[in-house]
Amino acid sequence: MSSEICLQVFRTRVGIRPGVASLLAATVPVLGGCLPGPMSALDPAGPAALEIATLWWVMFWASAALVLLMTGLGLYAACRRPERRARVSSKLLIFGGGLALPSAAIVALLIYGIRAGHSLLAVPLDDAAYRVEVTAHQWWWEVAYPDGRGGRLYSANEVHVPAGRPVDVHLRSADVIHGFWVPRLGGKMDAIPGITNVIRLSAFEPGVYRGQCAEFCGAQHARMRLTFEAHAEEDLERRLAALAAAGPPAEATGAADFQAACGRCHAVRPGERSLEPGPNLADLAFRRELGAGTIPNEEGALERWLVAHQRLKPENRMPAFDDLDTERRASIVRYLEGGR
Ligand code: HEC
Ligand SMILES: [Cu+2]
Repeated sequence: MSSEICLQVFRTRVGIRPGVASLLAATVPVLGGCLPGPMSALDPAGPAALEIATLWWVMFWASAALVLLMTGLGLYAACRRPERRARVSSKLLIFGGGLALPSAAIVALLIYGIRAGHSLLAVPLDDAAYRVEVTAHQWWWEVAYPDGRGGRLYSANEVHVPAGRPVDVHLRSADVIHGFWVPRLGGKMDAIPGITNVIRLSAFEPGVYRGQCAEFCGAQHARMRLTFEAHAEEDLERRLAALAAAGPPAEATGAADFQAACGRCHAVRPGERSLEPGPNLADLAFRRELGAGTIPNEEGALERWLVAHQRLKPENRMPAFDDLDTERRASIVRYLEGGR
């Protein structure tokens, strides 16, 4: 759409030839990627992302300077009459311009790049860093916080951390290789089965930062989003206390229906892990979205997910419940919503 409007403007107002106008207009959506958005790596919100954005700009300006230099030399050679050209020995051109200059430029950028890359690693292993465990599944993120008593508190698709402090995300995968990426806070890190990778992130300010699986991992790879929320310390304590206390009352009606239909894949106590992989549903009511960013968690969303999740997120690992009658479904929804 935007490119069509630009095409019109280029042709009618600026008077550029149609072929050139189409070419220019085609670049407009690409340039849109440079605008600051919730997933823009060029709008850094933490030290690691700032390092990456700075590296990007250094690379950009260094490349731009080289392109200008080479274009200038090319034009000079093409446009000046031979008898008026400066005399430079061909050896100097080949060894200076062809070897020394590119080697110096590449080595300088390499050293700068390695230094920037090193500053993103979780070294030295820092006891002051806040620790959270994230396990990637097809196609959602399991999140576990230490509960302070040797156990864990489980949640999904939202990671709550303190702002202004290093956070070590201990990354695992339960099935295939996934990529953990919160562009405004840092680089990408693979989540690989059988290996724990650690990525250190930190946010300058409290805020909500969007993340996304960055390694193609199957049909619903694009609907594997993640919310990374940085809080002031006391806010975080409140959020984690709410998680620790979340979950529907054990004896509520609907508990038996829930256990029969959903219990093997979904724990509803924050301290328990489900037998088969499925998000812990204890703090479901606090989540912003369902299905790792598939639908907003608004009024009626749970019912909508239960009826239509295989249409909303085809092939996701939760079976379609065609045999679940309306009555049982309503009782399960009431049970889960009672966990507020
Ligand atoms: C075979 C395992 C399995 C069973 C049985 C199952 N689920 Fe799921 N459920 C999943 C998986 C896996 C996901 C993650 C889907 C995704 O986002 O890709 C999920 C996601 C959900 C979500 C979205 C959670 C979130 O925060 O995104 C809800 C709500 C949910 N299930 C409710 C239920 C209910 C209610 C039942 C019983 C009627 C049920 N599930 C039965 C595996 C299961
Ligand atoms: Cu993935």
